[in-house]
Amino acid sequence: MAAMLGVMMAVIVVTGVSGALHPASNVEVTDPQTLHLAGEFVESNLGTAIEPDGSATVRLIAEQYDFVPDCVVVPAQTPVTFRLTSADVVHGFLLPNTNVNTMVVPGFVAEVRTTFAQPGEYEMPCHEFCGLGHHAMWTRVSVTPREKFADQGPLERTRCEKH
Ligand SMILES: [Cu+2]
Repeated sequence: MAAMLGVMMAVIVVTGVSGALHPASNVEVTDPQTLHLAGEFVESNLGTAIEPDGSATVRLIAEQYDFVPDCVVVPAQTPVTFRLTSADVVHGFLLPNTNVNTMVVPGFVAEVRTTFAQPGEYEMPCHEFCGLGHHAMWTRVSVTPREKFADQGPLERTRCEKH
């Protein structure tokens, strides 16, 4: 019994220490207290941006109890990179039936890449319990046909049509 306990303790200590010394790949840190002041996640830089190579980058902030912006428009059949961070506590971002599923942890940038084959609407709640208003914390990703997206101006790209 004592030996088993010893082994388990050793496993916990060794994995804990080695995990801290060798964090997972692609760790990007950010300061949640200055997100809105400078850097990648200032308000004017949120939403969908088209990169020189034609791919799309979507930047979102999760906070109690909203996603900012609360809706993003992205083109179909185009590589899309979601970059998210949190301004306060741990939130979650998940688009059903895609590979997009990540926790959004304050202090870190979560990055997920996907390509939407078909146009469509994804509506989802934050899927990490984050406090009293959690159930009302929704975001919407509107996947638009590629040609239609290309015709839109920067403003329309950041605003979903209301339904
Ligand atoms: Cu939440």
